[in-house]
Amino acid sequence: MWNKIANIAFALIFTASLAGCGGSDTPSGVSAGAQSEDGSIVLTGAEMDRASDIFFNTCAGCHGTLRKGATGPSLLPEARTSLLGTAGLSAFITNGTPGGMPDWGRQGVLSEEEIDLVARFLQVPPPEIPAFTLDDMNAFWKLHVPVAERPTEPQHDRNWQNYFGVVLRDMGQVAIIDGDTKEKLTIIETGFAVHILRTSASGRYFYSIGRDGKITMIDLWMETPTMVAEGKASFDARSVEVSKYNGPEGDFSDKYLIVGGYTPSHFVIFDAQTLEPISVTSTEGYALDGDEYVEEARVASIVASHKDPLWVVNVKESGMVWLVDYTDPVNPEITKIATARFLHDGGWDLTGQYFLVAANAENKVVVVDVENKELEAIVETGETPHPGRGANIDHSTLGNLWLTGHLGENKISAIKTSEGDGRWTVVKEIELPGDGGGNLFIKTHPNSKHLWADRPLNNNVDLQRSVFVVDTESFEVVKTLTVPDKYAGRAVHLEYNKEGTEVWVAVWGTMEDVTAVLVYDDKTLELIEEITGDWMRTPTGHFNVYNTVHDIY
Ligand code: DHE
Repeated sequence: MWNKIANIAFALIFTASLAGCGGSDTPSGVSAGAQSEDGSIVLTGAEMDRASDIFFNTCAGCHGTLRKGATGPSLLPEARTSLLGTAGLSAFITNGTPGGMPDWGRQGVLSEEEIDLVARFLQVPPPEIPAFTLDDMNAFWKLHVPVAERPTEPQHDRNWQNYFGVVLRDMGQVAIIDGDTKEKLTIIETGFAVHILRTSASGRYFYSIGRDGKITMIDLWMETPTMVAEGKASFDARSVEVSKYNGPEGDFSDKYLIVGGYTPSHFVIFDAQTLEPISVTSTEGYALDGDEYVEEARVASIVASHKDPLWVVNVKESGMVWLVDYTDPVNPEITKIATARFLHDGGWDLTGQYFLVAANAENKVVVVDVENKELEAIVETGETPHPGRGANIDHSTLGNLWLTGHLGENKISAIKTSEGDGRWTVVKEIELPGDGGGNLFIKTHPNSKHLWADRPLNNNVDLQRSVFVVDTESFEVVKTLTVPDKYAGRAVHLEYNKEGTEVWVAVWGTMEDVTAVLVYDDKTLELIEEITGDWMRTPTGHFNVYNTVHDIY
């Protein structure tokens, strides 16, 4: 009974989101409440709506919408929340944990009253997840500029392959910046909390994916970059990718686009030129050992192979890597490979044959041989690996290496990927200055001798605001760079320019803070430009066109 009522509340939240109200608009006081099994915790309908909304925006990414746990532990009453009680749960939400749980209270993201509400919400049964069908997607789809009305060549002389797309997360915007001149060319209204950008295979289009499942397609050939289409794949998503294969089996480059849904758990294939939805495939199913049926089997990272007409789709909770053949996008053929849990983010090795992805709850990195469609290796790396897409180094003595940092400890691990002794083992570990993990992203470039690392989730404020530069030959940390005092916020995400001579670092503050994207010279390691302005608020991920097209990291 309570679940059914809660389901209505949840559906209403999602309906608000679907109507374009954004992730945090919830109709209040319209649904019935919920209560804990022993009746000691009671939430009214309005409280359920608000708490679901806060949980969805702040906690569901790590703990799952159904609260069964993933990167973070299960938050079901029977698992632990009724034991912890309101006071215990409030302490966790306020102070975070050294293992990577953010300190939402201390950061001021959640007020005391909101923390109390969420702590009580965690002790009643979770809401159920409604469907989001092809009809819903078609109803949302907007083609602003049909293909025939788009230019057939760039309408400007700019070096568009060196453009950057900068996510202005809480502003619901993406800024397009000319990487040569550092000018802001335009700001596109993308909607709630864009997570990542990917480019088309040609690089002409940027696609953004929001935490509301909304895709925005931006044409960089136009005089001013312009939104040409919008689509929606789910209520919640983190990944988007295009088809990149052009070879004996046909030219599929930029034909199809895939979005991975967190909520509901499915992937959707779209026409990459128009964003018209083509098909939807649920990722619900048995976990790797086959003894558990996973209803919330969210799609984490997705990458496109350059060698085969395949997307690598990582299903988080079930620990299955799905190789999706898009030659028939209506009925895609899927090869399912059992690996480890919970799958999160990852990237290609230098050859483009192997995909390496973090199974963060098991402290492992999984290696999939995509060309031969089989599991290659599972490598123990450290506490909660978080590679982003990782970083590739061609080392003079150790061979080809792919690296990952860790959330839970101070360690960057280098896995040997080329043939020979030590292949698929950690051959080098790098320790950064200061204690603790909190590293989210690392990056390098074939033209650079450096690897850059951030640490925004470290508990120490100075480390949160620092980036670390490591020599890729000696593995020594050569410099620690700190965000200038005038900008409030943490240093997050790193991206090289096309030539590999500059590194761009975002300063991630709150909506009240005007911050900057800092541009460092990769040789001198001096700060050479501060891209800022009243519009520069909550920058997070930033993506260079050329490097994204070619999977350079
Ligand atoms: Fe991310 C990548 C999921 C929190 C910024 N993030 C990814 C990917 C996934 C993911 C699955 C890989 C996409 C791909 O390659 O296809 N991220 C999640 C979460 O579930 C989590 C932990 C919590 C949540 O609710 O979202 C989470 N991520 C964050 C942040 O807090 C960050 C710093 C800011 C934000 O937007 O919320 C953040 N995630 C990023 C960025 C990337 C990313 C910048 C792309 C890195 C790259 O270089 O490819």
